[in-house]
Amino acid sequence: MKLCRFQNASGEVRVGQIVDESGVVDLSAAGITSVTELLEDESRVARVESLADVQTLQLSEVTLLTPVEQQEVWAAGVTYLRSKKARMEESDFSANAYDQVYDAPRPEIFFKALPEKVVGPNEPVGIRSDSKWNVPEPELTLVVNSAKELVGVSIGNDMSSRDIEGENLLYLPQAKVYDKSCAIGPCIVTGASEEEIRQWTIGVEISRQGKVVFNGETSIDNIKRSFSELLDYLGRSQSFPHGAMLLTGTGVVPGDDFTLEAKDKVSITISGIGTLNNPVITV
Ligand code: DO4
Ligand code: MG
Repeated sequence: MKLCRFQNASGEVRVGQIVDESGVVDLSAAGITSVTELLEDESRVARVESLADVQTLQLSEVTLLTPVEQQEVWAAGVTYLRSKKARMEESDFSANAYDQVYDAPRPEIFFKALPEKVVGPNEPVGIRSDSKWNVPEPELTLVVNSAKELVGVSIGNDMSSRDIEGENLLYLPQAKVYDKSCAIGPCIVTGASEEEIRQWTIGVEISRQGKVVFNGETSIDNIKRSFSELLDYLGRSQSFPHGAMLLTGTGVVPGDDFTLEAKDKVSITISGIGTLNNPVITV
């Protein structure tokens, strides 16, 4: 089941189920007004399927919003070999730390965004005005409920300033957390097992003035750690009353001579979910 949030033609925010690629069922009209509430409900599929007299709108008539409501957004790092290698090349200063965390029992997990700072489909993502080397990081995003159970997956973009991160590992929060540095959407897919999700691919395409300037793809199965291992560490000694989202690290990194520019367009596709499109602006 694909759950989303959207704004209808009257500007009202609604919860929806994406059906048949181009339609969205308005679940708010049937009394479901929060994605979070649905993620808490074990019988969510039966509940949605039993709804009668629901209105289906065309996706083209609505504006999709990020599915993040009040969830904290966290991110794991150095979970793919490609990410470890790119980061070791980016910084002599931090190479040893990246090398060690890739194999260490404890994964790298960092705080990424407050919900209100997350952008949704077609909203601009940001590159910092004090950085010269910026990239999108396409990442599978795990969605957990308040019981810290995996209840869905989405697409995330962990925008990153590589020069700031590479200068000193202690600058990581500045490289990762700023206005419009995280995009999540276009929907949450529920009901897929880890085994199934690992068969999916994740890819990114970056266009500049209508031309593709970078594209790359990898398999979700290249994530070194299991989802339960990442979620176990995320949930240690902390609770999530509204649930949480965890970006699972990037496995697609453009070459060292590539940096994003304002007006670029970033499209991230995960085969079992869809595509998250965002233009780029300087913030
Ligand atoms: O340690 C730096 C961040 C790693 C990261 O964001 C990633 O691997 O995706
Ligand atoms: Mg990342």
